[in-house]
Amino acid sequence: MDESELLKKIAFNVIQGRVVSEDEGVDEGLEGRPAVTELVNQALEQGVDAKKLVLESLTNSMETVGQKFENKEYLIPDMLASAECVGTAMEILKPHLLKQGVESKGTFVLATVAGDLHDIGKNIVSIMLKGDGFDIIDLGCDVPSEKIIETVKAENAKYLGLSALLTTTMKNMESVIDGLKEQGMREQVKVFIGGAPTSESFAEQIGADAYCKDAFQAIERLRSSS
Ligand code: B1M
Repeated sequence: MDESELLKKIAFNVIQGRVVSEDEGVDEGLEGRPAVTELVNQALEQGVDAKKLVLESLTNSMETVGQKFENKEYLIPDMLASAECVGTAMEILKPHLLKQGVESKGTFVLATVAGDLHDIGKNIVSIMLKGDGFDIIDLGCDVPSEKIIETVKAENAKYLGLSALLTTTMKNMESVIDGLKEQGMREQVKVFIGGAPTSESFAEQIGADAYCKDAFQAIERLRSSS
């Protein structure tokens, strides 16, 4: 199978929510065919670039899953199955995305804000930034603003990354920034935000240092900010 066909097949299987070949998927008759685990391993064996795989097979396919959920074609368990596919693929890709022995570029605290359980994008950002040499403190998802601020303070972090996927939770990014200001810490930490409902203008509005459309832009923006 050539590279582009393989990348398309991985994306298809993420959308189908098929982690391993035994899985049925949303459509009928897929059981027994190679799924995300087998195909990602095959791609690595064929020398496909791990970053390309993240961009072209994983990130894009979750967009499609979101559209299907919006159209009521998919239910929450379908979204979860696709999320599991991305998580499994990232575990396989992790060693290929991490550089060994890179000098630390500083401490980076990362969190999905309070009320928000979406962590796939944050986890991708976490692995990519670790691979770029940052010491990552990943607080997980649904993290209260106070805990984020405390961690930045305790770790004397130079960078903070906030993720939100819901229009109802993105406002919690502002509460983190306001809390940092109240504690006189705003100047000590650069705040980067990301997640589907956020944007350049939202970042400006809440006083963040930068908006990152994806993990790769996060790396670029960090490079130009330091
Ligand atoms: Co939810 N969900 N979900 N969901 N979900 C969305 C976000 C939604 C857009 C789907 C839809 O309706 N089209 C919609 C939000 C609508 C809105 O707010 N207007 C939605 C909804 C409604 C919900 C629930 C409310 C559903 C319900 O219960 N009725 C519920 C809320 C739960 C909660 O959080 N309290 C819910 C639940 C879930 C699951 C648990 C089932 C699952 C999450 C599993 C998990 O994350 N472990 C899920 C999923 C999978 C999605 C979609 C389909 C996919 C999200 C995703 O992983 N994208 C999503 C639809 C969509 O986004 N199109 C949807 C792939 C990921 C790689 O991209 O997260 O954008 P993303 O991250 C990117 C960039 O944004 C950026 O880099 C990342 C990597 O390139 N980035 C950063 C992100 N954070 C960054 C931080 C940085 C830098 C860059 O800091 C430096």
